Amino acid sequence: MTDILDKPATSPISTSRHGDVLIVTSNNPPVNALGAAVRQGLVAAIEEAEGDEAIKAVVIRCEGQTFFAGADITEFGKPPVMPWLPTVVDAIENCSKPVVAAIHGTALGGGLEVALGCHYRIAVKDAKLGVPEVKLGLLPGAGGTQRLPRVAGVQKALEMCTSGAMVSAKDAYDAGLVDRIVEGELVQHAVALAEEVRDIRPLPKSSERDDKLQAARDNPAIFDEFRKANAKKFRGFEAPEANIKAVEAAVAKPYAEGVIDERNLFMGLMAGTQSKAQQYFFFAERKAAKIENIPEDTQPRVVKRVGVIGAGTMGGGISMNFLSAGIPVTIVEMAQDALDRGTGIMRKNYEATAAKGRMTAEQVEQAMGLLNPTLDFDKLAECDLIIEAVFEQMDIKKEVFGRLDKIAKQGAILASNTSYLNVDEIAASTSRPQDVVGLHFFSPANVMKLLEIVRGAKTAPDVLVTAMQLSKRIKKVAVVAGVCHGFIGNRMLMPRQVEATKLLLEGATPEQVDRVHVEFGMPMGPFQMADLAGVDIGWHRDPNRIENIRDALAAEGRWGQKKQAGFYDYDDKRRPSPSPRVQEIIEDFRSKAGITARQIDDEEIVERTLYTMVNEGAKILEEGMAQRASDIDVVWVYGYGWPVYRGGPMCWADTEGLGKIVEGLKRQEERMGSDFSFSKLLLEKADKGEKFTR
Ligand code: 3H9
Repeated sequence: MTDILDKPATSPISTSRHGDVLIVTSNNPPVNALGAAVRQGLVAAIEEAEGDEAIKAVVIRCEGQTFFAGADITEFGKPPVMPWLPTVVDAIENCSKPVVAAIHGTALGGGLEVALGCHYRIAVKDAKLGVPEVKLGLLPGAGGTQRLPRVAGVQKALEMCTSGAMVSAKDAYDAGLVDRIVEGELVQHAVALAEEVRDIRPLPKSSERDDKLQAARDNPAIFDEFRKANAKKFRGFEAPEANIKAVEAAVAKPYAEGVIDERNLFMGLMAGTQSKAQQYFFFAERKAAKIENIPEDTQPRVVKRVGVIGAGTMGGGISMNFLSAGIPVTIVEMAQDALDRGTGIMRKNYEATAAKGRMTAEQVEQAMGLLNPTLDFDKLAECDLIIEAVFEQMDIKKEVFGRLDKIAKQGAILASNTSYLNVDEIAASTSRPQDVVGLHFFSPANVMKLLEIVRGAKTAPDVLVTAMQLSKRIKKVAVVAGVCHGFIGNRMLMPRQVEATKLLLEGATPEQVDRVHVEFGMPMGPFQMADLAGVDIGWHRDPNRIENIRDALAAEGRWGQKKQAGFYDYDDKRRPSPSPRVQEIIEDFRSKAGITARQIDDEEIVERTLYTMVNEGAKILEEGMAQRASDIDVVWVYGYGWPVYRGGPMCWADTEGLGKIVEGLKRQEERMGSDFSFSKLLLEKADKGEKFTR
């Protein structure tokens, strides 16, 4: 045992003494992940404390931005290196001298489990605590599911384990998870606490408590109630149920048996595809922030004020992102009533957030106070970044950019919120194409996490870096895309839409196509999405020109949910039902096209709508329109609700096997006709047995 417990020459764990307190410090940047060397160092430090009579208590603390942020995720899937985290936590808890965890930053996952192994926990005011394992498709596997309910109560443990959300130090204190909240020098307070408790025996061990389990023991129905209340949120995910089962075991069984259940459930999750996809996605999201082919030392431009052109739904939503982040916004409209309407909606949205308790009335006023609504286009001259959110039409965009070119200050970034149009062509209408970039927000722009940063041929590196940095400030996840029709997200939507519509003609119903997508894990199918977004979006508005089913619906005023009629009929509460009228329209088109309806199975729908998306993703990749396959996955998870437990379309394709995807597409090739062509990259990779991701 000693060989593995010998501290490596450059151990991230060091010890020092303050009187009779041993201070154990971890220094493992960037987030003090509990990798092998940290685990070894911690066990060695506890042995040091045990072996030295002069030591009466121990403090465990971390250097840098945070307390332990959990197990080292990069070690998952590799051969295990001893000691395991559960062994480390047990060693801490079984130390015969009191151990105090000194928490700053975030104590997450295994980090919180280490803290729960300690006999006392002290935290600074702005510390946060959580068990985010569920977001990685896992559960807290170092005794966390057993100790947390014992310390914080069953309900709190269920909420924390299944949501993965962090709680504030104050919440943690209220739940009994933290013994003391302090201000100022954390380590001094921790040492003082250690001195205070050095002689108290028996040591308070989390695993030995069961006072907080009693309520659930008396009423085990709470577990099913919790399942029922959260069924919609957990749909499709395996990890929440495993977390619930583990907490259930904590209540129903002695600790020693509960941890065995926890271990088995943990191993089961670890072996499954969902946790692999969710861990892959954790890194995919972080990789997306890295911009390729720019000098490493590129510095961002300073953005102190943002300008937004257009106070419609999009412009208003975009503005709210900046206002919420404390960045002043000048919003420009052409007419006073449109300006008033737009700012009124922004205020209403903020007030609705406040009504849900997610903002204070003061914060609403603060945000709105940063807004400068105006009809004077020249006011944009004071802005460092100007985002245009006007009508999606090239000549209008060009005119706006031409005007901007004349008034924007030198070095200002000129951005278009276009969702399809050619950013290079827009940039060419200015004398400064290097300052032009696409910033494609997704609707509702104040809610959706995704931002596509569209990199034009001449976009300057510092413009890209600024956009990426700003995206973090406004809490978006940004992905860099190249200039092509629809960029990454909407471009992949197109083949899906084409095939979904053709499937209707061939015999499928909107309900069937949508059901297949929802069962797959998407929040909605293509026709439900059309009804939500508006069937009239992108419509040519000529009621006499009816070329497809969508035109026919639009011409009849079936514009979707907002008209209570679209691909579905809707009641007053916006509940959908199949529409006989839509069926008539479909049949009409079918007979005109001379098609006989046939039985279409679900597998065909998957192949023609989802496999075609993978194929389009591969084209995007081979054309260099996405920097990496994982960026495509980030777009689809954050922009369109692709289930994260499938990692995104490219990760999912890898899991399915690219050979299987190609086979499926070949089966459908004839039916898809000239709408479809194979991506060379997909064929090549399938042929070589390669993957897009990982
Ligand atoms: C667990 O604990 C299992 C146990 O229950 C059971 C075991 C038996 N490992 O996010 P950032 C990297 S599961 C390895 O940009 P921020 C990250 O990739 C774990 N690496 O910073 C990035 O690298 P790069 C449960 C990690 O300040 C860099 O650190 N814990 C880990 O915005 C900076 O990260 C979690 O799930 C890790 N655990 O946010 C917590 N964490 O620079 C996961 C981060 O090369 N972490 N990295 O791109 C987080 O939520 C955030 O990183 C945190 C900081 C809030 C801590």
